[in-house]
Amino acid sequence: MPSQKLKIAIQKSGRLHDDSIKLLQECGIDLQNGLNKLKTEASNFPLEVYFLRDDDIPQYVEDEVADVGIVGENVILEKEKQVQVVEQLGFGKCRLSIAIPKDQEYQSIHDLHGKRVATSYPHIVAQYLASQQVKAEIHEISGSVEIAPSIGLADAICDLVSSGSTLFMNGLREVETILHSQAVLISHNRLHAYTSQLLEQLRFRIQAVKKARH
Ligand code: PRT
Ligand code: ZN
Repeated sequence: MPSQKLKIAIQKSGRLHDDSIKLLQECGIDLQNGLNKLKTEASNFPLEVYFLRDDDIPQYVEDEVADVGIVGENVILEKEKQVQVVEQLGFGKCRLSIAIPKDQEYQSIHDLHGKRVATSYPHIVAQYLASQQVKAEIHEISGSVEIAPSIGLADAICDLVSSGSTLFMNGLREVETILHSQAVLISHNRLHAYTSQLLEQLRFRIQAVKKARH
């Protein structure tokens, strides 16, 4: 079926958007005409691009609405969808860390026993605490997690950190790193022969771009 295209979901706007577009462009894929639409097609590669919220991308890929997607590993681990990571992309690097008010004493993760932890990653945090035999109360909040301790909502937080300046500005200090994350290319595992071949071509180009960047 030569008219078939590989469908890729990337972030519509946010931290991964520009680097995702840049990667496709460095792969020689021309998207000039559709960057501000919700859906566009490359003019020189059988690729259809959907612009979505990052949180929705694993589900769209699992449901085969898109064949592949670009999203942070942190989102994949939190959502536990039936998708596979096909390539690490080397951008969007950050870590998921636990932080506490800077003046608070801290010896080990066991200090969080019986405490309240605010996070947008309840699943990952619950797994981590359970692995350390720590029983804490997890409060799921979807944004501005760093202000939770100062408004009395939580004793600690678990959020993404890159430079550390958000923690610093909110009087918090990082005490544990739960995981390191970067943007990854994901796919579902029921690709047809033709789209699978297109994915291999795209991967080949991505690997060449990654090598050239080193
Ligand atoms: O609208 P949409 O839902 O698509 O976007 P979003 O707001 O959910 O996500 P966005 O654009 O903020 O992040 C997309 C992805 O970028 C994340 O899932 C991570 O994989 C990756 N990433 C890399 C980060 C960061 N670095 C990061 N620093 N995502 C968020 N942050 C936030 C963090 O939550 C905290 O509030 O930046 C702040 C900390 O940054 P520093 O530099 O002050 O430490
Ligand atoms: Zn999001």
